Amino acid sequence: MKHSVHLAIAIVCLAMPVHAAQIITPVETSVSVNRGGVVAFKPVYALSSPETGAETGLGMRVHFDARALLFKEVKNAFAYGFQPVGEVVVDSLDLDADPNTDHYLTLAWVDVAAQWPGNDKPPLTLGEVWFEAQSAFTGTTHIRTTASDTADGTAFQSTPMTLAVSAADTVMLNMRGFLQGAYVTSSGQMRDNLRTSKLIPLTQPYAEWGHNGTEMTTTALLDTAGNDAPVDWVLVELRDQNQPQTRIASQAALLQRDGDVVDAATGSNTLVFNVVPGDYYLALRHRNHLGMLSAAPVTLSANANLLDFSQMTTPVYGKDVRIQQGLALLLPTGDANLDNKLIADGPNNDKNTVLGEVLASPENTGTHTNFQLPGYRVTDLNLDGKTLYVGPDNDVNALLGNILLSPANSTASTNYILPGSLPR
Ligand SMILES: [Ca+2]
Ligand SMILES: [Ca+2]
Ligand SMILES: [Ca+2]
Ligand SMILES: [Ca+2]
Repeated sequence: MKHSVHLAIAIVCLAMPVHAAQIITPVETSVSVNRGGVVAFKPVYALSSPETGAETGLGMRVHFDARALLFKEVKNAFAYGFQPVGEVVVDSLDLDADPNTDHYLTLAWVDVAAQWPGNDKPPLTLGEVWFEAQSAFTGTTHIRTTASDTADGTAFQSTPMTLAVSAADTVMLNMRGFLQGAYVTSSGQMRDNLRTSKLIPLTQPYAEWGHNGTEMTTTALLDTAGNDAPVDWVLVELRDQNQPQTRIASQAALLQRDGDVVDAATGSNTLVFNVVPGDYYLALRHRNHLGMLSAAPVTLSANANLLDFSQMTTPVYGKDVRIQQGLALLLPTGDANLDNKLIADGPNNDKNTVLGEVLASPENTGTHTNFQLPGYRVTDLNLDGKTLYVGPDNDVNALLGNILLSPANSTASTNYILPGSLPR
């Protein structure tokens, strides 16, 4: 606070008897938070009678334990007379008489005309002081307030906030992405033929990908039409920040036509993982598209952040093999044999896997190469509900295009092997 302000308070102080008290009480006096989660201290200001009616403001220290809490920001501060937020400083004099609260920051509201808080009458909320619970701390901690300056002629009273920081570790995230096989450039969305053909299974299909989750969706979600209609199941993975080939956690989820990855059971855009808050590589995978991994570990906490694989501003791990259509970047289709490579010619090629599926089907009694094989199959590379090797809307053209148009395939060879960027 400026010297002139101190002076103003001091001058008015002389004239005023001590009657009233400025009182700070948190909106919530007792809260629980998971470590790594965020929590707000919301001080409510009140004034005990008799009011002087000439309050010059309030200077308030917010004391906290830096081993338990990390100060993030002040939001929605009561604007009348609000001063710039002070730096977090060490509570070396232990001004709140709690040795555990080793730091504080100061919030101040000043009105030299002694009309604070203006036209707003107490009680009023002075703002939100946001903290993040340190991931290394569990237990009980307190946030306390003391006055650095009270208004003239008033005392200060406050109630602390008690926080129980628990180790129930959950992190949340939002993810978006588009699958080339279903993507329609003109609409900027994906087709939902698998859904309209009632082919999307109720239980997650990623056991073959080493994901043994028990995720199930509902007929109500699968009946959702429009922008949020499910396109297919996808697999979201959290991987070790030092070993990106190592999966820490995985969850099968639904991908909506507009690119949102949602909880398969609830349809919520927020995916919840029961892991310790911290840094993880994030992967988005699909049954027959090349999967993507974030370029770097992403900090996950109880606050959901968005990772959007469709954006150029979201770099991916390794050699970026996303396909650009319009403004969107897409996961490339074509991995019919699940080896994280796109191959159209030569050993282990994906084209032959599609052909083999068509020819081997008992339904294809005449063993025709142009037979349309309906069903939810990995070989349905364009996700239209049928596997088709030749003819319009066949499943191998996009695969071939991805190989021929790959920037690394400078000679446009059909036998070029396009490796996925997801580390295995
Ligand atoms: Ca203290
Ligand atoms: Ca959506
Ligand atoms: Ca392949
Ligand atoms: Ca197809």
